Amino acid sequence: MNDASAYTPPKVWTWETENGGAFAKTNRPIAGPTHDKVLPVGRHPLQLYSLATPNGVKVTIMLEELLALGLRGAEYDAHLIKIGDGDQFGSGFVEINPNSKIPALMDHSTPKPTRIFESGAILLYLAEKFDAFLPVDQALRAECLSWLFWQMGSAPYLGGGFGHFYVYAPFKIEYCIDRFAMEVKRQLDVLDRRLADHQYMCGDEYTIADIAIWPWYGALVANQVYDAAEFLDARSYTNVVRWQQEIATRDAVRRGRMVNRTSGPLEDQLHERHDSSDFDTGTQDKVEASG
Ligand SMILES: N[C@@H](CCC(=O)N[C@@H](CS)C(=O)NCC(=O)O)C(=O)O
Repeated sequence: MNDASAYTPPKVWTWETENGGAFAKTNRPIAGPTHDKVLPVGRHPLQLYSLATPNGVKVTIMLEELLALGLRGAEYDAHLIKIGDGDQFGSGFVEINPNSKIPALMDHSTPKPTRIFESGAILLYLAEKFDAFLPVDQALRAECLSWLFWQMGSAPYLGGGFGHFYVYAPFKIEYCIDRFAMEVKRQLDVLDRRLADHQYMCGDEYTIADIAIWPWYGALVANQVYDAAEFLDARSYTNVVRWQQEIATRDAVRRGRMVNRTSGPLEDQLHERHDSSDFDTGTQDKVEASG
């Protein structure tokens, strides 16, 4: 590993497998599967392969919200994909998502099973399929989709930029942390101004825009990702904090956050979800207590 200030890029970049950083073991410059692995398929129409990162949580919140509306067609099995162990590079997973990232969904209720990858595409697919959490009015729908795609474009600056250099990089580089802290604070200000005179991202209606944005920016101001709330003075974005707290009280959100979670308090971890009763019987505290 070189001194950051003294690095001169070579003519042609080559892959150093041990370049340090939290994800050195799994990151690769090539796509495609590394091993054969058939994915499990449960009994419900929707099969989710995921982990409770902010991108994963978007989908489990959406599914739990749909079920809370009484839409039984949204019943799902959530299978755990351990990205730290490289499960996203198994052949079965790559067939669903050639980009090897969670979340990935299979809909077995269609004549030919439908695969959907990218969390924004999954939210939109589910919203259209069940006619929920997406405004019908054309102008509101445009507003909702604008914020949904704002999230998809913005979050990589938060996760891949700020989070990576603030938490995961093998050493702290002031230039990178400054650049991405500035951008993330700008994004928080975008949200704060919008939420100053709107209850939710698109107005009075809770939509897939909120479901996409909350797991990232809500978690940031609640200090649930990167332990950076103080560093970014997150409490000063009072409208984002108000919106974060309001959404956190929803039952479907509380349940969605638990699914495929493998860290934090054991009673909040539901590694796999195959039935709504799993929230009562299958959390890790109970699994471990039963031996
Ligand atoms: N744009 C994608 C991003 C998905 C993504 O980055 N997933 C991460 C976890 S949050 C992942 O699977 N990482 C594994 C890897 O990069 O190998 C989406 O929103 O679905």
